[in-house]
Amino acid sequence: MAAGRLRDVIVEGSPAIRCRNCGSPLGLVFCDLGMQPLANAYLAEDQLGLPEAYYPLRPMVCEECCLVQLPRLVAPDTLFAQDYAYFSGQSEQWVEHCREFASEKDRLTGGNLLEIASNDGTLLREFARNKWQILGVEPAENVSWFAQLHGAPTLTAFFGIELAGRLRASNYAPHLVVATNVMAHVPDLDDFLGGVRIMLEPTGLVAFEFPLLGELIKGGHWDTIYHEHFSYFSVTTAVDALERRGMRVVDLKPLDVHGGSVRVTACADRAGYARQPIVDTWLQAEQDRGMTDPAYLAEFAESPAVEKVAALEALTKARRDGPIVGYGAAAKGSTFLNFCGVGPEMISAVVDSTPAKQGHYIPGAHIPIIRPEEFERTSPSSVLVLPWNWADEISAKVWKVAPDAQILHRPFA
Ligand code: JHZ
Repeated sequence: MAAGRLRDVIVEGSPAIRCRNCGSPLGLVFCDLGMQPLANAYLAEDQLGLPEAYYPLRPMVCEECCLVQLPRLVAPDTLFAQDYAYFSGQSEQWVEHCREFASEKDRLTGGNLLEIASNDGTLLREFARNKWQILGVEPAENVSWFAQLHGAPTLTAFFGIELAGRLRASNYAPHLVVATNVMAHVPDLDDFLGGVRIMLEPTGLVAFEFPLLGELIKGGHWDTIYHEHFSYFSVTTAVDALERRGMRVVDLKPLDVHGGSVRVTACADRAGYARQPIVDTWLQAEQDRGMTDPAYLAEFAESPAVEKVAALEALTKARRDGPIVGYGAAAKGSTFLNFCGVGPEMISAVVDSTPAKQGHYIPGAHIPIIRPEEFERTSPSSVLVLPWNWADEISAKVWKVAPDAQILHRPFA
């Protein structure tokens, strides 16, 4: 798995780092989570005694366009192209979300669907069930192979202008392009959105899903900040990024996944789709709330430290009562554990259903990841659910095995 190497460090535009959306210099800090390892760089046992690469985790706010972002310190190849450990189909609630998306009224017509960063093919298979001709693009070789073996045709590649040009040259024209939880992972918005724009000509639609910055701030979701998430969008900054690159947002839908997300639908700027009133209502609401004010965004800076104190208090108290086991070795769990400085002395193991994570260790925190079958023998008195976004689904599993265990998850403050 990608453990990160010093030669991967690329500081963009140093000394003045510039906004990847509008090019303005960046100087305002959103929050500072210190030095952290790569959240998805799970360690094998023989890597535990070796040096581990740590990178600053300090997102900035653009004072011009308000995009919250991390500078590109790690090459996307290191983050995504090797053994990627995240398989989206591991959560039943996510599978259900994909099923609902593919079954919406507008989707029942069928057509060509292109999914960018299609991961293990979970969403593609749901669309295929509704008679869509599916094609995925996924850079992580291991995940792409999994998708192909499970009925989702997938190109193993990063998506951008070059690939879009090749697809177009082969006369491939999708009716719908989908990119769920992808925008955050893109260091070069010009290349990525430029490629999407090429695919939309003349009447295609694109649906981007992403967790909302407003929900991150409201819910204190600082643990969703890690190096693979280069940008943290509001509807305002997403609309701005798309409009700057020849697209027009025509619709949006709030979604109850990953702590509060949105699906934004856009088309090429000259296509004749009418803009639904909800888009402007939402933009106005974000403005009223302060989301277009950099000073308001920077007020978030205190939130992680406040919660760290409360989390350590709660965990210390629980640890006095008996063993604590974690559930769900999510990337956000790596940020949480490393920022709080929690290791195996506090959490003896973390249960996870993903085969690619089992037998490995949480980066930095060095807590072993075990299979669900091993959960019972840990006899936990408390269970810390790291992916709080799937707390209901995981709690139901915990109660079956350890009905008396106390369940803990953030927010702790
Ligand atoms: P989960 C991911 O973040 C990765 P992560 C990515 N970077 C992204 O952008 C966001 O999602 C949106 C396990 N689990 O989904 C599976 C169980 O073991 O919160 C996962 O390892 N049993 C692309 O990694 C982890 O928990 C279960 O019953 O923070 C969940 O990770 C369930 C429900 C999950 O995403």
